[in-house]
Amino acid sequence: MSENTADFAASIQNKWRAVWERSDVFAADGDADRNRAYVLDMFAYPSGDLHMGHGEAFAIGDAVARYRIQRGDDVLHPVGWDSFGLPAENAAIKRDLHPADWTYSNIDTQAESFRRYGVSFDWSTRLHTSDPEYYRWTQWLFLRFRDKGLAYRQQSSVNWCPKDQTVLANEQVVQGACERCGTQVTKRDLTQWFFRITEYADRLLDDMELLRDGWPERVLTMQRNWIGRSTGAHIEFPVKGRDEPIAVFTTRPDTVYGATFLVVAVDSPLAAELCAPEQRADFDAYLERTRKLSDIDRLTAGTAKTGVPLGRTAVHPLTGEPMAVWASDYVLAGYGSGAVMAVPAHDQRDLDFARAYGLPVRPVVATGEDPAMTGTAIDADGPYTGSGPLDGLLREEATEQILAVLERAGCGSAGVQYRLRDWLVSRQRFWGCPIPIVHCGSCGEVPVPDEQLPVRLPDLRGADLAPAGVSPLAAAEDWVNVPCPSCGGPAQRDTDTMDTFVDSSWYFLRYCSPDYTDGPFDPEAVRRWMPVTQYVGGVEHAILHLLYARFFTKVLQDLGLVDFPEPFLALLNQGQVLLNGSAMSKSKGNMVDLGGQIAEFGVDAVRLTMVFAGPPEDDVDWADVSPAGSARFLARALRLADDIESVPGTAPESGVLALRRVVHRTVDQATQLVENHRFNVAVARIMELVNVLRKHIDAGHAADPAAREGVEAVAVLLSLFAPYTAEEMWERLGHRPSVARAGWPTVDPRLVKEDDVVCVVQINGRMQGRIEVGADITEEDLVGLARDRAAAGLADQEVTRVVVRAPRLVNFVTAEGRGKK
Ligand code: ANZ
Ligand code: ZN
Repeated sequence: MSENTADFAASIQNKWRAVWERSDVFAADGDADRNRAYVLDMFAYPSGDLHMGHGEAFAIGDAVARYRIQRGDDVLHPVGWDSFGLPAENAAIKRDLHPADWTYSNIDTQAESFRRYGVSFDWSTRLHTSDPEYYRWTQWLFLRFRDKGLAYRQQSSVNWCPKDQTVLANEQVVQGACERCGTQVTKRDLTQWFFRITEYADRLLDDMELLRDGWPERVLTMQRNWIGRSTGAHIEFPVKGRDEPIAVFTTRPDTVYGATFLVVAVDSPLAAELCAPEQRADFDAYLERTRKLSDIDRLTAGTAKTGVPLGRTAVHPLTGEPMAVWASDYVLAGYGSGAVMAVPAHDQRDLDFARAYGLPVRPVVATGEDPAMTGTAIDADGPYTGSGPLDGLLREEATEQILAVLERAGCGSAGVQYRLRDWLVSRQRFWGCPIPIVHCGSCGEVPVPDEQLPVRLPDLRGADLAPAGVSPLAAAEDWVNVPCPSCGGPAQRDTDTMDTFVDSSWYFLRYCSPDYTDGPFDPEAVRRWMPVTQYVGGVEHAILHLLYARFFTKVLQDLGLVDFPEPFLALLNQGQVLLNGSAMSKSKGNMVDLGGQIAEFGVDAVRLTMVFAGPPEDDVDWADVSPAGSARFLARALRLADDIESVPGTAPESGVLALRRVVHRTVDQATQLVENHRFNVAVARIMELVNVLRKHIDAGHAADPAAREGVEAVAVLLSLFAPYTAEEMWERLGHRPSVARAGWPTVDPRLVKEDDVVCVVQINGRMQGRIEVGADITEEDLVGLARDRAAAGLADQEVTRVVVRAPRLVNFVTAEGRGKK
């Protein structure tokens, strides 16, 4: 791009940025008696400077916010940073820096970039989750969760990343590997803190109904699958020589007569307990092998099934037949009861297992097939056989009946299971929010009193923060050793820090009153702004962050702290920015630098390119777009403003009607398009309007009031996507800043409406007369008018059918008319 473009862009950027900042253009009012809108961008993680992905996300979010401002809404558009976290900590360690120094210097860099990018943030909302003023309240909320029994500590087998030396939530294990560093995740038995999100599983599912209109269907589906509600039954199988039966969860209780053996998760406490002494050696060896596998590996269909017999015998509760009890890796310890009744004839995994070990296969649905031979489990419906009271029934009835049978026999009942697990929130790393608990030899777990919050992170400058399996906090003895808040005796602080997803589960509430000191947020302010009108962010947060934020909101509702069940009414997921078809990544070396693009083409050209590339949900391939073309278009738009020869305030009514129609139709369409987030098409319409205006001016109409009306409309519409150019146009048109608050142009419906058309009214195909109607008349209105016109001709004939070709023809077909044919 020419020197000129770059220099000019930089000069208007510097000029207007200073003006906007001085006059606080984007501060939310909050007290105004206007429609309010809370436009929220997922806040940034300070890993470095802003990148192309930010460029896209914030161009889109800003278009939404700026549109609401132009509509006259009081808009809260806050800014902040998700500034605790493992990636920043690792990056800091690699550079031999303190995580705080690294993080806050990145924040400064990003803040400067955001300001240059012209995002309409209300900077007074600015927060960082790693500030003690913020995490004080993260800790306070943790304690309220604990008061409610929703935060608890428990030993369990957890995902462990050997590289990062920390536990991971199930959610952070992707295909068996650490989501952060890609290392294969293993299992460890550790005592960890959990949030009891499973208690909210039903509400998280059921309240998705409230989001049906505002959220992408695909995100709702991902959440639904993640929660994974299954309905079925719990059935108990007595075990010889053991008081307690083995309980299983099944989604197919109707197949219970086909259950021929039991399988217990090899890594469950139950398996270890059941294992007979003579099987112990085999069992231990098998367990050792299983520990290296991820849940995904274990569940993968089609892999050869393995297991060991436990040397125990169970009894079928309905037939009294003996059943062998096996341990295997294909049953997961963390799901249901960690044990299944194997129905090899009707469950593929059970069939694979039965065939591998020669266990009995007994079909209970008669289809004439023999799975033991075919190797394919039967899923088809059919009359049940060998199933006692179910014989002859079909599946629906059998499913209903069996619950009664099980209940009568006292060995089972209807049950529900969820895939969702409780949320493991503790991390053995430094750069996070300390867990506000003290462990006392005599009092046990003692919460740090509210008035002593925050529990500040110790500085640990100069200490080795490298992953070592225990939190670096454990080594900070001065920090760890404290008097017990309850008895005053010697005690130790909890040395874990919280998952950063905890920090981001409530930041949108804090934004409403970021400086509030009497609680996590001012209830008044939250009532004013929440729930969020429009949330904008990446689909990579479709499950975790959104589920956690929804969970927090529901808990806060139960605590009486908020009075709504869902935090985000509408969600927009922008696509990714790619280069030559693949995601940009440092390792691939195909990064495009946002700062470099801005230096070359200017902020506005980059922003416009981002929104013009396609619908916001689609990926943008930077190889296929033209920021230079965007810059040329913006220069063209700006020249229009220079060429207008009427004075500001000129009444448009005396302008050339044909042009006014184009202007008003463009604004009308752009309004619909922006409302529906079709920004790319809205930009195309603006481009067309610019062309029409250029021709009009060049044809000698520079003084036409309609030309001014049109160019002013271009400035306002463009202010959503190219704020600097729009502001510059506005000034050259003779207005004072800011175009951002100029107000959305009003559309005159008479100028938008297409001309009237003539509609022919017929009875049985014979002309009765003509009526003049609007081109966009509804069928219903048209038939009404036509009926009036044809009233005399219809007299008391019975109309059997009306043929409508809106807006040009209505034909009434009558019983008599048909008779004549
Ligand atoms: C008998 C049966 C017969 C089953 C049949 C299925 C089909 P979802 O839908 O995921 O809830 N199951 C139960 N607990 C398990 C565990 N801890 N690990 C692995 N598998 C487990 O699946 C529930 C079904 O998965 C249950 O129903 C059980 O197998 C198995 F024709 O029981 B079923
Ligand atoms: Zn104590």
